[in-house]
Amino acid sequence: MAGEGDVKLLGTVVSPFAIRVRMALHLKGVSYEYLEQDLFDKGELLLDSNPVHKKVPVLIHVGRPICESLAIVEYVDEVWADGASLLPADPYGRAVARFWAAYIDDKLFPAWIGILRAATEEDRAEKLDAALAVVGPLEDALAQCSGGKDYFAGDSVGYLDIALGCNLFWFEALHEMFGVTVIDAGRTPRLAAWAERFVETEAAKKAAPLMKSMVDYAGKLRSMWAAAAAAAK
Ligand SMILES: N[C@@H](CCC(=O)N[C@@H](CS)C(=O)NCC(=O)O)C(=O)O
Repeated sequence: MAGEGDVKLLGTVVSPFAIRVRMALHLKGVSYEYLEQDLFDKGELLLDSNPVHKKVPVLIHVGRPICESLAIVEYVDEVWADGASLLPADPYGRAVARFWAAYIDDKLFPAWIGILRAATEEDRAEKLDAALAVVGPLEDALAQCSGGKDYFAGDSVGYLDIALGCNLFWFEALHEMFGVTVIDAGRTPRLAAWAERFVETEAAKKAAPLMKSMVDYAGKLRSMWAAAAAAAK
């Protein structure tokens, strides 16, 4: 197989970006060593492997680090080319998939982090409205990309499914912690049905973090943000 060689993944179990890469590796059937990182006390391997952003995930393939989850997913797709492709086969389909993946990371991720970060109920309600506005266009994107099939990639899970699907566990955590619903079946029924299907796939189940881990991690982040806000006053 073209992609043979030592594969390591630096991640944290709750990171949606690391989860995305784990899903890609699973879908491609790649064996790898998973190295959990403490983001509150970053180790040398992470700092040396991603000196620019100092973030997870980092994939280390035969000693060479690759950073940024979407770049890693594309790398995995190209290097382990024997299995079904994660990205669409045609250039237009690939361009559209990359457009929506960038939308998810640039718009949706900060939108749901805003819900997590909100310090008051009023602020949280505003942030939820903003997140729902960001989710809206993804309903049409799903229709366009899937051609009416079950997944963005058609009959099976692909690049955009994992680009968006890695966030779903945190939507469940936001629901658990604050009672908010980010993908609302009333507003975006197609997307809600897709989300229900996606979390039942093997790729999703294998990478799913425990609810307790997400809630604990969220608590640490919220304390850190509160302390930073208090210090800034
Ligand atoms: N655009 C990056 C985002 C990665 C990212 O934000 N990772 C977070 C964990 S979810 C991180 O490592 N944060 C540590 C920090 O900001 O210091 C990607 O797609 O890989």
